[in-house]
Amino acid sequence: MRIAVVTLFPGLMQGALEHGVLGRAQARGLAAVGCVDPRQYAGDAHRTVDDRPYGGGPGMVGTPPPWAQAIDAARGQVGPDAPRIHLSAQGERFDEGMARELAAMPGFVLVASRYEGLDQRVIDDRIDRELSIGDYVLSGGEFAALVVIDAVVRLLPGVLGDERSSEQESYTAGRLDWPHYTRPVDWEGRAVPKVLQGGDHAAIRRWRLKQAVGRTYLRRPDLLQDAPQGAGLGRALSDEERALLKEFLAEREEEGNGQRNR
Ligand code: 4F9
Repeated sequence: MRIAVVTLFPGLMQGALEHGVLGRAQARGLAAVGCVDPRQYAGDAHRTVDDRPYGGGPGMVGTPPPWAQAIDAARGQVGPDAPRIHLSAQGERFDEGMARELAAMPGFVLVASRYEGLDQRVIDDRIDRELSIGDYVLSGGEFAALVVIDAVVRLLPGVLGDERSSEQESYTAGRLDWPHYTRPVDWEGRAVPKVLQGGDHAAIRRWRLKQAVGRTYLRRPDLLQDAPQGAGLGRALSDEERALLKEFLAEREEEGNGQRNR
């Protein structure tokens, strides 16, 4: 997969992309991430890439010529039909469903703008899609682009080992993760749950699914609704999950309102 990022801070992107799963994926040739800096296309001596907004007000707006040329050059790196995606708080919400959609493509362009954003004419003419990673304002799109890259690249075949089997992936999709434990078995008076210490794999699977559904119910009840138009991975409770949730809530009641597991 080829990804080209239009950014005024290629060093910031490159630094983050060197590490961990993303670094390994690139070293193994499974993903290639390149950057295009609009400043390379600024025509004047000052390398200007922004200007004051028409109509007045604070902040600066990305100047059309260098940004449009940088976006065209980025597309040149990944393919003539590659979608051009602008990271923006005004975009549609990025989620795991969209990560899967992007992971199925040969490549795409990410545009990380600064200031108050891009001139609307560049968005209208050179952007295919606007994505938001959440309802907050960032000082630029770079970290949002890194979030998208990380979520997408880890889905590419061969990038993760069998850290999570596809079987496990399907029965816990759209659910929060269950709690994890490692040694020591007792730490500061807190013990690892008994069921995880034994070798009853069916009981362990059941316990994990129960915790996942319980946590999802308490923390993210929105994920237990059937998702509209296939966005995200939310889905209604299955019969098995409904039964496990009843148990989870009964056990939590017994323990005194779940102080321990929130
Ligand atoms: C981008 C916020 C994506 C949320 C870009 C300022 C942004 C953002 N998701 N905020 N520039």
